[in-house]
Amino acid sequence: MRIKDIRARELLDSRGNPTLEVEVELVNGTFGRAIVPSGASTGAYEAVELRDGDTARYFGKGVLKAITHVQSELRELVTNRDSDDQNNIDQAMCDLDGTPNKGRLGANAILGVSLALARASAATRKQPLYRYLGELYAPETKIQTLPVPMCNVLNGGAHAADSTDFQEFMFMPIGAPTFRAGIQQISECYQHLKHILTKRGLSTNVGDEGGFAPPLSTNREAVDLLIEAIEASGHRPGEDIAIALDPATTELYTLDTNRNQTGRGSYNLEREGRVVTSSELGALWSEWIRDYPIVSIEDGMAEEDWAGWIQLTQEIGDRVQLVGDDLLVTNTERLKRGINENAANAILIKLNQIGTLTETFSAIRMAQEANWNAVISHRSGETEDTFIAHLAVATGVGQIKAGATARTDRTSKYNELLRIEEDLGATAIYPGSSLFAYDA
Ligand code: 2PG
Ligand code: MG
Repeated sequence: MRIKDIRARELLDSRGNPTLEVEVELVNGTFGRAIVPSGASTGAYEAVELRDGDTARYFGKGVLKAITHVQSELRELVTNRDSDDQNNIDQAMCDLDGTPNKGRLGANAILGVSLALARASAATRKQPLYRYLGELYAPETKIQTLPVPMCNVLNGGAHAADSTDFQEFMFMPIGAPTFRAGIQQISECYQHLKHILTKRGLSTNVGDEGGFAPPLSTNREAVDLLIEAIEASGHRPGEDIAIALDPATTELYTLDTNRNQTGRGSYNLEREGRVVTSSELGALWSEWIRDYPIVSIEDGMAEEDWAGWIQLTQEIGDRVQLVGDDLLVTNTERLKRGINENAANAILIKLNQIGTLTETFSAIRMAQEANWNAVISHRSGETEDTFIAHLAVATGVGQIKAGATARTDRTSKYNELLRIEEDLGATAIYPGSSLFAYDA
């Protein structure tokens, strides 16, 4: 269907910062809408999120420039084209931007158009978004796989003041028979965790992703608390519910000022009062996966520390999922290097790290072809937009990371997946622990 018009507006994300919403209107009156999320622990190689920089408004975080780009250059480019032409329109927007990182028009402007376009196309075909996306991604493949959620129940690092050094401590319901059952289990564990914290006199205030953010003195204590909550809820750690981590170690890494004997930089575990090398950090992960039912570690090394990543993958990559987020930034160039150098075994997928739906599909496809796992992810600054729930089912990657089972910016994704599971009915598959069937 021909595109009649596009427009954008500035509204707020879950941290109360401005972000942009784009609407694509088709000539038959149908329209699609999407809101762009925003990260806090962003990778240096992510596509550029264009902010106004004018400190008189929103401390410089306004997105009026990006909105102007949507309503001028992008509008001119896209109007009158066919809404089904997602690939070519995405490519044309990248070409119009003309930079390698979407720095001129802004990845937020481009992504808003890209996602609203897909929504408009799905709407005019009267298809649920996940079905339309599934046909775009892999027309021959049956859409049936729900993702196992990675639910971030304890927030630290850049997502919570005065909590752990490591950013995310997550539950994964790998033993549940269905997505719905998994969400119930995690929700129960979350409430038990809250109760345990209260009993110990620890704060139950939450961080950016809805997880608790208690002031713990060691990082290990966080994992102990998660295990305790799983047990208190009557579930079996490791069999019913496993643990996934995103320590987001790029945030802890210093290359220049703290140079150690390896010449590679080091990691500052401030809460524990120690600075460690990549090898020592690798040893810490080896110990943790020995002591706890941890199935996945994201950004266990920093984005600049390729040597650390390669060593870690050699050491434990046959037993645990090692997910590149800041390292790979949903970028096929970086992913290609990651695959060639065996620097990880899975990729985190964030639409706004790369800036178009088509490029996001390419990264997922490349990962799947290399037999890597992929995890569809939210950002710490989210909104009510549920696009990623649909993307997870459409691509069948089997995993989604969308925060705690609390706060509407997070539960909106899980709730949408509950609806999708219902829609798929008996054909729905929940992969559970089969995601982590390593050959070793
Ligand atoms: C991450 C994300 C999402 P942010 O590091 O994986 O949890 O955080 O959006 O702040 O980059
Ligand atoms: Mg991360």
